[in-house]
Formats: sequence, C-alpha cells, structure tokens
Amino acid sequence: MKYILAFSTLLFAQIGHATNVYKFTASYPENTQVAASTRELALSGAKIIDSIPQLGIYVTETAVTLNSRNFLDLGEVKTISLITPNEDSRAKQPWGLTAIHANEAWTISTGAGVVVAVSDTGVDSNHPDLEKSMWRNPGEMGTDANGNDKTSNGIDDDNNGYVDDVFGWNFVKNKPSGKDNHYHGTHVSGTIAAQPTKKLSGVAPDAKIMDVSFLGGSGSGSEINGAKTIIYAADNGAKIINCSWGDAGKNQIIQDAILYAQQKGVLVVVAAGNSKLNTDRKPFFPSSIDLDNIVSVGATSGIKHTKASFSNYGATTVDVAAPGYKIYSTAPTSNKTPRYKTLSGTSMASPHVAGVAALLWSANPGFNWQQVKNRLLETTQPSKYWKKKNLTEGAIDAYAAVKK
Ligand SMILES: [Ca+2]
Ligand SMILES: [Ca+2]
Repeated sequence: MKYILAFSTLLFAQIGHATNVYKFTASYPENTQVAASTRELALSGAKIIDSIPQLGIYVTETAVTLNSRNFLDLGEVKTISLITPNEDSRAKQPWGLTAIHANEAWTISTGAGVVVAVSDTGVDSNHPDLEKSMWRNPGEMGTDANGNDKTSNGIDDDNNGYVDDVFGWNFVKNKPSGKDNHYHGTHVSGTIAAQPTKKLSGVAPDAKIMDVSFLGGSGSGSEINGAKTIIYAADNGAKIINCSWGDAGKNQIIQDAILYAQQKGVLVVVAAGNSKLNTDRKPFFPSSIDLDNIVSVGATSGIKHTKASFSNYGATTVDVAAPGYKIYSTAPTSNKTPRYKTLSGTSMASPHVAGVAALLWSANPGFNWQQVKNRLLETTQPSKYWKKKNLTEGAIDAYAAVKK
C-alpha cells in the first residue's frame, strides 16, 4: 500500500492571533485529499512559527486554506499545569529511601550509566548536591576547532538543533537549561539523583539528570512545549523521563510525543495527580493515557505504604505507589547557599519510581523499556491500603526490583 501524507488542522488558541496546527501523518487512505507536504503549506503563504517535525506538527501564524479538509481534530492546544505540591516547613529525613529499601538496593546498583530526563520547571545545576548528578551533553563539551569552549561558543556543535545545550533545553525561555524557573524541578531531581550527604540522597545517586523544562515560574506551560521536552529527551539519550505534571484535559500532542519516546525505547514515569480521584472514572493526563511505556505513580504517606489522602488512584490507570508525603529534597540555591524543601504530592512519588527504574536499568543494561516496567511492577510490596486502588496493589521496592 502506498502511503501518502495526510494533513489536518486544529485550532491553537494563542493570545493576539489565530494560529493553526497542521499535523501530517502517514496513515490516511490514498483517496484522502491532502496537502502533500510542508511545501504545500509553504506555498500557501502561511508562515510556520513553531514545529515538532518528529511528530509532523507545524504551527502557522494565520489560518490558511488549502485544497483539503480537516481529517483529525486534535482538540484545542492548551496549557498544562504543575501538580501543585503541599509545602511543609519541618525538614524530615528522607523516609522514602527506607520505605523503598534503597540502602539494600545500593549494594547492587546506584544507577550509573542511566540518563533520566526531568520534564519540569528546570533544575538548579549549581546546587552542590546536584552539580555532579547533571547530564552533560558530550557533543557540547571540550573545545572547538578555534580553541573555544564548546559549552559557550554560541555554536550547535553536535548539530542537534540546540545551541550550547549542555544540560538540556529550557523550552520556556528557548535557551540552554540548568536553572530552575521555580523550585519544583530541582526538588524532583534531588529525589532521583542527589549526591549522598548526611541529610539526603537521591534514589539513584549515580544516574544523570537531563534538564528539559517547559513549565515557567507560575507552574504552567504549553502542551506543544511539553511535547518538545519529551522529544528532546528521547532524541538525546535519556532512557527514562519523569513527568510530575498534568491535568484533566486529554492532550493528543503529549500522547504522540510519549508514543515517539516509546519507539525510541524510553520509559515515561508520571505522577497520578493530587485530586483524591479515581482516575479510572475521571481521567488525569498524561497519567491516564493508554500507552504501555507509561508508569503512573500514586503517593504513599508512610513507611507502611498508607495511601496519601490527596493521591489519585485507579485499579487500571495507576500502576504503583511510592513515597510522596513530606519528602525532603533539594531546592534552588540562593546567594550561593544551597536550600532544601519538604514537599508532598504525587510529584514527589513519581521521581522515586524514576530513580528505581534507573537502578534497575543500570543493573540490567540489556533490558528494554518493557522489561524494566515489567520488573518494576512484578516486584512491588503488597499494601492493603492500595487494594483495588492501583494495578499492582502495592508500593515500589527498589531492592526487590534489582536483586534478581
Ligand atoms: Ca547542540
Ligand atoms: Ca556549543
């Protein structure tokens, strides 16, 4: 069968002017009227102002009329929000490490060789507990032919479309990442891979954090930029992507991006949300997206894996639980002083599972995402508090996952 490029439009609400998103796909029947390519779009005079070529998505400044019709309405492109965590002023030791048996797991694996992308508000790469944990793009390190430092020479040395992207990319400000627009991403990153100190350690301290941000200081960002964080991570070597965000609106572009990540062999760990809801009935996205490479995580509130009262749940839509109450972790430095915060939320639970996935993948580098996910879900600690409330009816167990 001959494949042709099909085309569809969807409304893209943007302040100031109407914008259309054109999606090209390769799966429409031959008798469909189509725009043959981006060339046809260009000939129409429409100016492409944004795009995700990997997903066939092109955003134009003005509506255009082509010899075609709408085939697929992806819905309004919208804003996505952080799952707002609750803050607690009392610093707590990271009890979550005890609950998931991290100490025992570290006798086998500490996560070396695995890159975990944090799609969030950004990461403070100067925090002393995170500095050594940051992924550094090997294609933007060293010196160029003119003897200049590749990290800051203003050149896209590895030709990946991003100039001087040492730690990843900040899609809010369209510049290299390594700073936090907020504090959420730095906290999530500490739970995954902070260097061990007397106060805390990440679950996988030898894993590397790739900083891909799309949520700004107010904790919101666009769906298209959210998709770009996932695409960037999948294209630049991340094995795991942590997404501690979401909302109740279905978002097709995010789904397409996670499917793209699946095709690149990437596991996506997501927070189930903090609305006390059964997401089997009232879905929460991306947690409720039906793609196999997603692991959806609810929050526990104690060492016995009690369900945190705020946590969403769902016997089919939530996979596993992890510590998400009064989690002590890194916060952005202020005047060169490293800071810390104690936060609660499924945003804090998801990075515990992303960290365990890194331990497991490091111990079994030949595994594919499906094997990693299967092992994570086969080795949970049973919890009566999660009976019929998540797929495994249990909480993550780092040691059981890596010891086989
Ligand atoms: Ca680059
Ligand atoms: Ca450079």
